[in-house]
Amino acid sequence: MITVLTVFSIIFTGCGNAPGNSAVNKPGEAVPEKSLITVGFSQVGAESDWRNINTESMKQTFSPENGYDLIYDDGQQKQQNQITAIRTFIQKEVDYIVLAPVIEDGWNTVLTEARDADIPVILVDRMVNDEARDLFTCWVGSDFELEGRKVCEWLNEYCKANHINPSNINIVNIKGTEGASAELGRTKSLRAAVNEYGWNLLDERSGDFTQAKGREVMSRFLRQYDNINVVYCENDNEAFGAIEAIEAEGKTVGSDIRHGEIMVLAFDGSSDQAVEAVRKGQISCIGECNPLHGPRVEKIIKNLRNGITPDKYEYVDEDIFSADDSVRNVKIDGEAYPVTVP
Ligand code: GYE
Repeated sequence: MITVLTVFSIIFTGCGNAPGNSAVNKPGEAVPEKSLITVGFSQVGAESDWRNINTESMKQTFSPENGYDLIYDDGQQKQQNQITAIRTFIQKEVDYIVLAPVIEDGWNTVLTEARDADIPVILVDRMVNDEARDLFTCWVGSDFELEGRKVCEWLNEYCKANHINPSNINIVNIKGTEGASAELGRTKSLRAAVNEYGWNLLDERSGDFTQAKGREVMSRFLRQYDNINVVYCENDNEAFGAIEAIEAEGKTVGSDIRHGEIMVLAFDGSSDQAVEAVRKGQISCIGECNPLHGPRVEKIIKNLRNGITPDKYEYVDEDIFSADDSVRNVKIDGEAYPVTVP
């Protein structure tokens, strides 16, 4: 869609882009950048620090100063809200739809509507399932399964370095939002490692990526099981909640599970609070998940406008954080990933 600012230039010069087919150009065909580019962004919600930093990155990038008119919609962790937002974007004839899908399933109908309206859909962060593969232009985000493998490999190496028998590892998993890519990938890796190394997976329950639910789920686990020595939290906020629950029970968090501490593992590492928790030894290892997708999505849009086809999938490079120096790097499929001590 073309914003009010440019309506006159379109009327008088006739050089505006026709709604619907303005966004993808043939190779070599440049678009006159006169109008603000309209981007409808359907965000998951505001469930975590990661998410808030991600929202900020998008808002900063897609500002009027940078040439964009951003229509931001907070889905409040509900797919139906996101579907409604996308339909509104279609009605408004935005130039691009950016979607961070809360879960993977259930997008076919609305993404078909976007395709029929000729509006490119760029996925950011989480994915949609394979059935909707042809209904979006491209995706940028993290390899959640790899993040999970890194953290599990770290635990495996930690056990080796500290002479802990894997059969003595009793884990609970505070999962993210069920059916979300970040939950699916991180859970898959944990289950694979449990099978491979012989750890005991005592229980799994969703904490919906929030601190409050993380605390609630961990309190419940602690009441149910008296032998938990590792909690795998699928994001930092769940880990903060789990730490509160553990401390409220008079127990101690830390890597020294041989002496009764409960080890906290997490993902994201995007907030100062998370890095501080690693420094203090409250979180033993974090698989980094990078939320700064604004500039990445902008690059995709610029490429599309210049007739350059972006890669269908673009994965972001990520770190591993631990305050413990007994594991210097983890090896996955022959590649060594260094562990950063913040
Ligand atoms: O890890 C979590 C957030 O999808 C990568 O969602 C994202 C996850 C992130 O709520 O904190």
